[in-house]
Amino acid sequence: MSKEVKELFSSEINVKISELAEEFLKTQKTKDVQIISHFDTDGITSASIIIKCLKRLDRKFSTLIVKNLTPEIISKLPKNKILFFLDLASNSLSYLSGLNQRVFIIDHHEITQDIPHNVCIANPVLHEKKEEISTSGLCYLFAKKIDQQNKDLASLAVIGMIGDSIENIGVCNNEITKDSDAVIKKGVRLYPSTRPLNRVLEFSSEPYIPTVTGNREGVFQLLKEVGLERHNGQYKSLIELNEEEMTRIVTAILLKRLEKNNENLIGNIFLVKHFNQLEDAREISAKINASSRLGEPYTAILYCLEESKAKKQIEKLYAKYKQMIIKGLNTVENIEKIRGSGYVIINVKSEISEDVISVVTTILSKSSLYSEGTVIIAMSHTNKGEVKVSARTVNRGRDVREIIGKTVSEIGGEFGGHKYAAGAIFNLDKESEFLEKLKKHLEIELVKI
Ligand SMILES: [Mn+2]
Repeated sequence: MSKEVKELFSSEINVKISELAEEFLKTQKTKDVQIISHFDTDGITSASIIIKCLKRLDRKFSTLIVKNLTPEIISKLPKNKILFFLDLASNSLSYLSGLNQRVFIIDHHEITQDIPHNVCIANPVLHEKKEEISTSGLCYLFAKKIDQQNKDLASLAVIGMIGDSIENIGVCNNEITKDSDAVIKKGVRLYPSTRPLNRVLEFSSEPYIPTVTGNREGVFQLLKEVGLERHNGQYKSLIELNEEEMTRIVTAILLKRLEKNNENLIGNIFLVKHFNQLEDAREISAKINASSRLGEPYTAILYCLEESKAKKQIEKLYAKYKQMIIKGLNTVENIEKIRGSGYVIINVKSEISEDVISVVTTILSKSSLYSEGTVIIAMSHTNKGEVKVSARTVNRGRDVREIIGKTVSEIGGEFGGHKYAAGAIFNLDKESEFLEKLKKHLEIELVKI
């Protein structure tokens, strides 16, 4: 992209954000605002930015964090408030057209429907030249338009950007990272880069390092190979490594992940100020994510807003979550699996909680345990007598949404997702029928290829 085009884009979305800010300021000050945001890191940081901005404007508001925006949720929203959707709603526009109230949307997801008259939306996909930008980044630009004082929220935008794996520093993202005073260092994308390496390696799930992740002995072995030793009883952190040490550790990890896709192994480490300390943005993002997934998205927001009580609580949740993931990976390793050509079915039943099964499956698909193109299907029992299914493929391959969709349509249940990551839920009494039909589809699908 040429410099001129970049500037054109950045001005297009910036103009839209300014318009949205102006429109918002025109609304009655006495009207309450209902924020509705997504439960991932980008959504949580977006909500936090808007909350702080509204507080400074002395506006009344309430916040709702959701996993998916459904027509039911929309129909239950208060009718007398201004609605402010963040990191979602671009795909629910048709449900918003009937509402008799002002609607604002800041989002970056695809738009497939017409924009209703009552909706004011800022979304980069509407503009011709796109820089990938997180919703939190857009919210930050909005808050900054409203009041320059909000420049102190830039770190939250960087955290949201990392949470959505956006690391290309184009014009907008450059403005945001500059405002945040983030420290950027090139290296291996293990986090937290600020803590002793032995702990970081032990808990490393993305990237998953065979014989090292979840294995203390393996960790010490690797550090020994790399030639790193304890000083004053402690190993160095990633950001303390010199260039040569960084190269050695990258090489050692690569050797453990030989057959794997390692294109994301090296990248930028982002350090941002949070609670007055330089912290790894990836770790902050992981904490927010853990908190949300464990059912406490509002703790995550308070943590973003630097409430000290929330800090303690999120540390607890994060520790619990990490343990759950590591335990989940170990369980999967030892459990009996159904193996076919090009697929593996892992039925963990009640051994891994439904909250972590999809994360564990994602990690497995990125680990070096299964060969390229393998379909991984994990099943777990919920406490409501249902079976939750998570399907992934290793570095792309077959359309798992189609396979899962076909199977579930035959036995009854719900399914969703996309080509390389799909999920489903159905009644426990259909489990054996599901397995039978699933195997058939996996075999048939393979024949077709
Ligand atoms: Mn997002």
